[in-house]
Amino acid sequence: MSTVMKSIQHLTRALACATLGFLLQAPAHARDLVLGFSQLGSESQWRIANTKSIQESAKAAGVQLRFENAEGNPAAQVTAIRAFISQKVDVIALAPGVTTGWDDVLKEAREAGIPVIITDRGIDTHDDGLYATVLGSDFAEEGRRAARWLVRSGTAKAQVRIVELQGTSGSAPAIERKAGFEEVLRTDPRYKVVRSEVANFSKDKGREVMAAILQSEKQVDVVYAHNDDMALGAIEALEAAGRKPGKDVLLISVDATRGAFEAMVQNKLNVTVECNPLIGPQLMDLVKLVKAGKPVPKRVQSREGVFAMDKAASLIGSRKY
Ligand code: GYE
Repeated sequence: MSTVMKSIQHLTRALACATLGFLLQAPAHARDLVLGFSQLGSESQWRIANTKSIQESAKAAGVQLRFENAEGNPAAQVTAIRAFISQKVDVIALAPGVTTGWDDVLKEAREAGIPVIITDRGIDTHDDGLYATVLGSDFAEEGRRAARWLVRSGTAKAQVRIVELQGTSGSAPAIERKAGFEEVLRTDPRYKVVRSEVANFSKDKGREVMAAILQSEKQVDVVYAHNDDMALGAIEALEAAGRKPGKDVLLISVDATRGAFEAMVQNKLNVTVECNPLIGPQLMDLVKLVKAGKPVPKRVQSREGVFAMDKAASLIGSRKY
């Protein structure tokens, strides 16, 4: 065979292989499940861990992830969902910044036949047919756990003056952690929330709001922060004001992040109620079930504990976020 013929044969074979490879790959690729995920922001250590969990578990599950971060702007979440609908993704997952304002866009998703999973925070709607399931924590129970720890820790004081640092206004964890905490405190009149202010789940805001409160509030016995980041900011404000967080002011928070464990090891934070951000693997399982049209429970919950200062040093090594 001439060299020209040989090279033509090689070329043909190479082309055939490439085409075959493409053909084999193409349907596999087309079968990849596409998930559009609308994340609400990057406000806290919890959120950073949550984002990482979703990205890593999508990869591990072979799910093609389109990830949009709204950086605290609910309107940008609506825009992201509309974009996912026009891209015809298979499933949409939404971590909603606030509880209201979702009905219209979720109806659009339903009309387009795209199932929606609500993750992390719940929404307020009369039509629970707008989503397949809600995956996340029980925030009211977290608030109750925080208050139960306080009441059980005992006090000799006739009145315990509490400052509450709330998460973002209108968000499910801020609303429900406040309600759960108050529910338990109503059982003991010695405990009184003297100030309750919004600090947006952020450390800087926690520091700033706490410093302002300390200007006028001379007696503060307890700080209850709706997340660890705000508690860590409050610790700095208390220290700057010459107070001893963890000793003359008790600090209670929610999430159980590494930063909280570090503060507990230093005896500055008294207790943190766990809220698990590592829900990526559970989300990917649900995404696959929903896409396959299989039934899923309307509410899927993560399992969580409460960690106090005295156990922090022995547990810190095993914490995953
Ligand atoms: O507790 C807080 C974050 O929605 C459960 O949001 C989440 C909360 C979390 O900013 O740290």
